[in-house]
Formats: sequence, C-alpha cells, structure tokens
Amino acid sequence: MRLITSFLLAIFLITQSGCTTLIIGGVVATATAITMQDKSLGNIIDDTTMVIRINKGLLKHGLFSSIKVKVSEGRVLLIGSVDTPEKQLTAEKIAWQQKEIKEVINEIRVIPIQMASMLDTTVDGMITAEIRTRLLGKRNIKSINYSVNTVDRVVYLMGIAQNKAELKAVISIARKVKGVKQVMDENINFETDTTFVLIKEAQRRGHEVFVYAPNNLALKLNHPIALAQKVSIDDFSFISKEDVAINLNEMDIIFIRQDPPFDMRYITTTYILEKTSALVINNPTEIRNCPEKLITSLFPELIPPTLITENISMIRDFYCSYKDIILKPLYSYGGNDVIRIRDENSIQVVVDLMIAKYECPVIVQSFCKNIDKDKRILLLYGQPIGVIKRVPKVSGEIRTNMRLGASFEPAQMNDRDNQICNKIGPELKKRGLIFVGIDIIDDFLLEINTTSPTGVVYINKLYNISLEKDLWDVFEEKASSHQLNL
Ligand SMILES: *[C@@H]1O[C@H](CO)[C@@H](O)[C@H](O)[C@H]1NC(C)=O
Ligand SMILES: *[C@@H]1O[C@H](CO)[C@@H](O)[C@H](O)[C@H]1NC(C)=O
Ligand SMILES: *[C@@H]1O[C@H](CO)[C@@H](O)[C@H](O)[C@H]1NC(C)=O
Ligand SMILES: CC(=O)N[C@H]1CO[C@H](CO)[C@@H](O)[C@@H]1O
Repeated sequence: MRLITSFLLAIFLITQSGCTTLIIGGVVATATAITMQDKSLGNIIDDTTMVIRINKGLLKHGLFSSIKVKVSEGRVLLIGSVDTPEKQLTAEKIAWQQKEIKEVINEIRVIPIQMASMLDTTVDGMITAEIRTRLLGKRNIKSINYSVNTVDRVVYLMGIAQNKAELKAVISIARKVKGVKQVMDENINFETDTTFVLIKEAQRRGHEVFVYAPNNLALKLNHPIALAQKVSIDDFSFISKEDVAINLNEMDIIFIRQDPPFDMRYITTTYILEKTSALVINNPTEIRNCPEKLITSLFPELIPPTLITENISMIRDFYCSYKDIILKPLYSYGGNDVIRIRDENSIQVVVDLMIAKYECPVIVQSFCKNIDKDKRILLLYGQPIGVIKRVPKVSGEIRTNMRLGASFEPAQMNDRDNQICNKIGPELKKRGLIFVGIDIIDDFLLEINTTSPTGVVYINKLYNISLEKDLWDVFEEKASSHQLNL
C-alpha cells in the first residue's frame, strides 16, 4: 500500500511537474486542491515494444546509428547527435507517431559533421558503465529504475525516483564519476518544481492542499466538482490520501498548474473553473484568452517582427525580408520544436512537419541575435519579483527553456526590462493574471506564461531567498478580498 502511494507520487512529481491545477485552501486554513494530468494507471504501455517501433522508424530514415532511444512509462528520451535540425525534428516526429506516447524529450543535439567525429564515444561508454555499476552497489537505490546515457561526457538520467533522497544520491554518484562534464537530471528532478514549493509553503501556513487531474474535473448540476486527493509534503516525499469528491466552491484558492497542450481539454478546464466562487490563479477566462505566444501581440512595440500563419509562401516572403528566422508551433511549450532557419531550402520540410504534428498555424519571428541576453522575469500582480538569466546548456543552442536544461545566473533588470514590465503590468492586473512568467530575449518580449510559470526554485537558490513567501502573502490577501467581493 505504502509503495503504491509513493509510486503514484513519483509519477506525479516527475512526469507531471508543472502540470497541476492547485487548489489551495486559503486564508483561514481551510481546504486546497491540485490537478494532476492523466495518470493512466492500469494502462502501462509496453516500453520495450515502443523502443523497437521507434528504432524501426529511425532505421528507415537512416537515423538509427546516430540516435539512441530510451522509453520509460511511455515517455521517450531521444539522445545523440545529428548534423541538421531537420533530422533532429524527423526523429522526434517518428517518436510522436507511436500510439500511447505521453511525452518526447528531444535531447538530440545538432552538431556539424566535422565536429561530430570528434565526440569521444569510448569515454562516454566508460562513464555510463561506471555510473551503472556504482548505482548497482547502493542498497537504497533501485538502480533498475534509472536509465543512464552519456553523450559527449554529459550524462542524461531518466527514470522514476522513489523519493527525493534517492534522487539526490543518484545525481551525486553520477557527478562524482571521473570525466563527467554535467549531469542532466531535469527528467527526474522534482526539486526544481515551483508547484512543489508552493504546496510546501501553503502547508506551512496551515492550509489544506488537494490535487486533482484535469480529467477528474466535472460540472454536476452546475457545481464544479473535482475528484481530488489530499496531499502533504514532508522533506522527502509527497503523501496523498484516497480520492474524495470536493465541491470547488468550498475551496479558497484554485491554482491552475496545468501544462499545455492548449487543447480542448485545457479549454474545458477553464470553462468549468469559471463557475467556481473560489479565487482562481490565474483567472481561467484570461488564461483562455491569452495563450503565451499570442498574448504578446497586445504589445506590438515590445515584440520582434512576427508572422502567424500556415501559408508557406507568406513564410518564404518573411524569410526573404529577415534572412534569419525562428519557427515555433503556436501552442506548444517549453521550447519544443523551436527551429531556427537560415536556409530557404529547409522552410518547406520544417513547416510541413510542424503543421502535421500540431495541426495549427506556426509563429514565425525574426531571430533575436543576442540569445545571451535571455531572461525570465516573474511578475506578481503586475510587479516584477524575480529575474534570472538563462544560459543554454550547449553553446549555439537556441532553445533556452528551463525544461531543456538551461542553467541560470543572477541578473539585473535593465531599463528595457523595466519598460516592458511597466507596460504589461497594468494589463496583467486588470485581467486577473496574478502570477506570470515572461521571457525576454535581446530586449524583445517573446512569451507571457500565464499557465504555469516556473523558476521560483532557481531564483530562491541564486538569491538565497524564499520567493514562495512573497507569493503566498499576496495570494492570501487576494483570496480575502475576493471573498469580500462575492
Ligand atoms: C498563400 O498566400 C498567398 C498570398 O501571399 C496566396 O497567393 C496563396 O494562394 C496562399 N496559399 C495557400 C496554400 O493558401
Ligand atoms: C510555462 O511554464 C510552464 C511551467 O514551467 C512550462 O512548462 C512551460 O513550458 C512554460 N511555457 C512556455 C511557453 O515556456
Ligand atoms: C541565506 O540567508 C540566510 C538568512 O535568511 C542566512 O542565514 C544564510 O547565511 C544565507 N546564506 C548564504 C549562502 O548567503
Ligand atoms: C517507480 C518504479 O518504476 N518502480 C519500479 C522500480 O523497479 C522495481 C523493480 O523492477 C519495480 O518493481 C518498480 O515498479
């Protein structure tokens, strides 16, 4: 029984980081709940079959020898290196084509051929073997649950941690192996989860916290109902009790911490949550109205030249004007399929793949030259409360999102950052977008993340602060004034 519980939890924290709707019982220490994404227990997919199918696809496209495929619980990790972005994307497409895939983590690197031959695969193999051996020898680590892979002396860990202590032990073993440049643990790391620290602080303040998955949300006789689990967090694990049906009107605060895709399930969540009398962070109507890449169009003077379309000839024209462009799927997230185009011949294949995969228009922007100037700023009720600079993990990597394992440094707000925050702050307040994260690259506003902003853990570490306390001060205050206004 106990084991099943922690297993479930691990699933939630690891594969669902950031995908939660959090309902927090508010000011007078009442009740709280969170939404997890589908957990699809009882529907455990055969990972091995999936590896075989993906490998077949790769073989057909001549990519088998350069890409390694790992699958755990329906989540696919692709690693290796190829010489063009198209190949990187093709491999991911092959993975997505398999039924029942929950997530594809594309860690394939694009490296020009001459450099690729310099990668030392012998050293990589030795590092992997050494880490595996060391994990095996540890009694408190279920080594079978981790996959270890090394590319160019960067170690990729994937799997399911029983608890935080085990995770820490695994990472530290990997780090200590000689020759290891970096350990990429993003795929199993729940320490970095903003949702986790928000729950912890809620609990410290005496609030009750519940979590629920979006597919456990209902509207019954016009009452918003969730099948939720009460949770508590100690230092090492996340404990939940059995499901209870709760009327969301009895909650004080509901947090939507659900990752895109911005699909009909997402939209439905916002419709149902509009019915509650609780304070919802963020306002569901405005989350629906403000997809992160589209909402920036409210501020044309702050964004780079932008085109949203499915029309290939318009994209070509745009390319001819700017010569160096970025293509992104309009409703994806976390840096998925962000492609830089510097060669007209690759436009067709990239656009075709993207439209086939996402079935919606793409967003095209002129490339922001100075990707070294990449910041994420968190705003609380329209005011900046934290800023970090993001540094891509591989030089030349254009996707700098946190999920992809960028590292972070402290940063200063410059004049332009202040100008951007001053401009958008009042609009965010007006719309009830209480907690958002924005991305600024090279002084341009690129995204306003209203769904599930993260970065709190990094900011806390870099500045030795506890940002969640400031957040909760405001959440509690907003919850009481919300109740007074009912
Ligand atoms: C794309 O737009 C151009 C005008 O820019 C138009 O001539 C063409 O028919 C459009 N193509 C499609 C496939 O709609
Ligand atoms: C918004 O934040 C969530 C949680 O971190 C993240 O998963 C998502 O990728 C972000 N959206 C964008 C567009 O970066
Ligand atoms: C972090 O802040 C705490 C007090 O808030 C202080 O005791 C501690 O020494 C600080 N740590 C560092 C590394 O500055
Ligand atoms: C969470 C998880 O995957 N646990 C697995 C770890 O490995 C043991 C032994 O193979 C499995 O029984 C667990 O289910």
